[in-house]
Amino acid sequence: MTTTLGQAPIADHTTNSTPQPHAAEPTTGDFSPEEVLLASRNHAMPLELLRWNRTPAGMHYLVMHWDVPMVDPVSWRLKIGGEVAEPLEFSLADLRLRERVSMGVTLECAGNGRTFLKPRPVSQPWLHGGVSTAEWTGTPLTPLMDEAGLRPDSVELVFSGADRGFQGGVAHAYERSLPVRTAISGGLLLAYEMNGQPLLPQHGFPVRLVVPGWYGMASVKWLHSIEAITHAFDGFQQRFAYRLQQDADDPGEPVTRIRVRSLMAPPGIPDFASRRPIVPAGETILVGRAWSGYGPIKSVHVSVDGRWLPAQLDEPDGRHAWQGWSCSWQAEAGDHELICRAEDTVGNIQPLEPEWNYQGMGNNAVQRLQVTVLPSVSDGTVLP
Ligand SMILES: Nc1nc2c(c(=O)[nH]1)N[C@H]1C(S)=C(S)[C@@H](COP(=O)(O)O)O[C@H]1N2
Ligand SMILES: [Mo]
Repeated sequence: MTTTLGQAPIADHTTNSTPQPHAAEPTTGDFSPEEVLLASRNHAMPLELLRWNRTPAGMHYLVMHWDVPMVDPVSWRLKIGGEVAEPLEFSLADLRLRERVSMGVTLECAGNGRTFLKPRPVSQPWLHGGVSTAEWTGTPLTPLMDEAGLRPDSVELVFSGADRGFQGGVAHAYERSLPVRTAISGGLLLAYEMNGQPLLPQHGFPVRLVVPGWYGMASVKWLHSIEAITHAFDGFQQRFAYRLQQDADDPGEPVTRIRVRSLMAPPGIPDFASRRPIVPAGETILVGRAWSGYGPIKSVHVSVDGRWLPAQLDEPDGRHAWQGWSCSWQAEAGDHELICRAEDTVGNIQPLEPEWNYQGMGNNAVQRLQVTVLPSVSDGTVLP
């Protein structure tokens, strides 16, 4: 039986069997129309935006499992309940009157880099652009939970979004949990502004969660409920999606923090169709950004045709935002392969080759960029 994106086979009503939810079988070859539709709805950040420390809202990468829900900001309420002494409810105005914090946070989709895996896990077909850094403004979660009075036996907080759909053949709302300790001491923000403007509908208007250091799936958009529970949450997005599995039946490990990665802004000027960078010979300053959800960046190295050079790191930009780097390259005419590779201060380093897993999660293998250097480039230059 053929399966479409993330959808289990439809139940066979003649035998009354219930389908088990699981992701679609990995594949090779052409992209399906479904993958192309996902890729056009959920767009990447163009890599030249790596030259900016903050990503403009319209260029920020985008992931929506389903449709953008229409949320009325006037009647919207955030409910805090479950295992708390006092359930609370906040309007948008209530949240805006509370302590206001702004911070640059790098969000990255756990599926970023998925397309480089072979066979290709069938889902949002990211190349490298599933990452961005916005300035998020909102109110910290911790004081709200203190007011609600978290019961000592609560182990997780469940964050619910207003969007619903089918995935793995199962209807559900987008919900993710975090261990209480991460939720309370992780610097989480209930964000109502992105780059100084109210959230755009597609980024979670009116309020979203921002979880610094974690892959994007934790940062629940269109947030309307936070519930403390005394067991491990087993909603679809927790139990089946976002797992590092070897096959469909492997329960796997949960995807959590962002693995160390660096990316390079394309040097020179691109070719329209192939997007291959064309660079004039001479000194080129290669620039990019590096980040890790496990700790600060220790170093970035750049390889030109296998020869590694240390990059210079910019000043860190807060605790949760990517860090700029640059590296001078004396470009000589010909075709070259450029690679960048980051290491964080707790000893994580980017693998040189992708590590395959069934859902294509957390592929932080180094970026390899094929570039052409011409003796000079001016208007009218024709590619050899
Ligand atoms: N409610 C809801 N929250 C969500 C999602 C979603 O589909 N629904 N997608 C998640 C995923 S997988 C990612 S990577 C980030 C993307 O956030 P962005 O679209 O603002 O870049 O949102 C997360 N929060
Ligand atoms: Mo994601």
